[in-house]
Amino acid sequence: MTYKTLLTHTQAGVGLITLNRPEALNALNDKLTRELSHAIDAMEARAEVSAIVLTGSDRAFAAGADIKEIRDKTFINVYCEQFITASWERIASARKPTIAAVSGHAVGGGCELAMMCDMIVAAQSARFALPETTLGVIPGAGGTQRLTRVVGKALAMDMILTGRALSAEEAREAGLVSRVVPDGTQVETALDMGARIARGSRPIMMLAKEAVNQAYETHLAQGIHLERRLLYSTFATEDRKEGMTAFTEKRKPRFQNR
Ligand code: CO8
Repeated sequence: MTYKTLLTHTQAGVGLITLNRPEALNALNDKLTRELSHAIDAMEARAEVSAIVLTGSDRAFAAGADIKEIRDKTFINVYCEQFITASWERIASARKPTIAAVSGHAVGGGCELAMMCDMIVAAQSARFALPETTLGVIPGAGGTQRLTRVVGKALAMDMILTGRALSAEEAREAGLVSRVVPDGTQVETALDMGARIARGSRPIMMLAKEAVNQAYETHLAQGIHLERRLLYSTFATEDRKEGMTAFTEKRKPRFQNR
């Protein structure tokens, strides 16, 4: 499918989705968020895709909700339309691993979109901020919850109440970002990470992702119980047998995704 606000591409088992509204620094309007949901559905359905990379431009990953589009909305509009809930969060429920490759501004909903991904790779120029309170609203796409769980209350309060932006390096130190790379190499790095994931067994990667994400949803004992069940289930796969057999035979595994 051809999109108006996105570019999509697949290589080496990795689906690449590029936000493409340069005139508005990739601000998230209704069209873009609906197209993004559709693109993720499509990547999830494609058997040759094992990981998904989401990126923007060098200048901006995304500058948040499209303020011009939502400026005149009323409570009744946002409540009845289920603003955000209706179309923004598809990437957070992707079962395949997701990587945000961020350069420039990741602001407001743009920062929240990056945080919906499993990992963030940041170019040195990346800036992460949740400045919604400066507009008279609060973060509403998971920012108050996801940021706080990752960086802790003090830094989350500082960012949300003062609008302070984190540099890429500060974001890495705070645990928001897994890698900081030179400007212009963030997509290549994320695609390499995705290709590495794609060389593994897709179901095993999905099980591992599910287990890690449960760390944010459950108590420790419940999380470890789930982890153990998921580990046991790997023993029902041919890929688990192949991985261990390949190790003992001193060769590379040939995973079949089953
Ligand atoms: N929405 C709409 N248009 C935008 C947005 C945006 N979020 N961000 C940038 N643009 C547009 C600008 O208006 C400008 O358009 P034009 O050329 O037609 O004037 C163009 O993109 C380029 O932007 P700038 O000239 O401002 O570029 P700069 O490099 O000078 O500045 C910034 C970049 C700092 C990112 C700046 O554009 C900015 O501050 N943008 C707004 C960032 C922001 O506050 N985002 C948070 C939005 S709120 C949110 O995401 C969650 C809301 C959830 C609750 C909603 C309840 C209803």
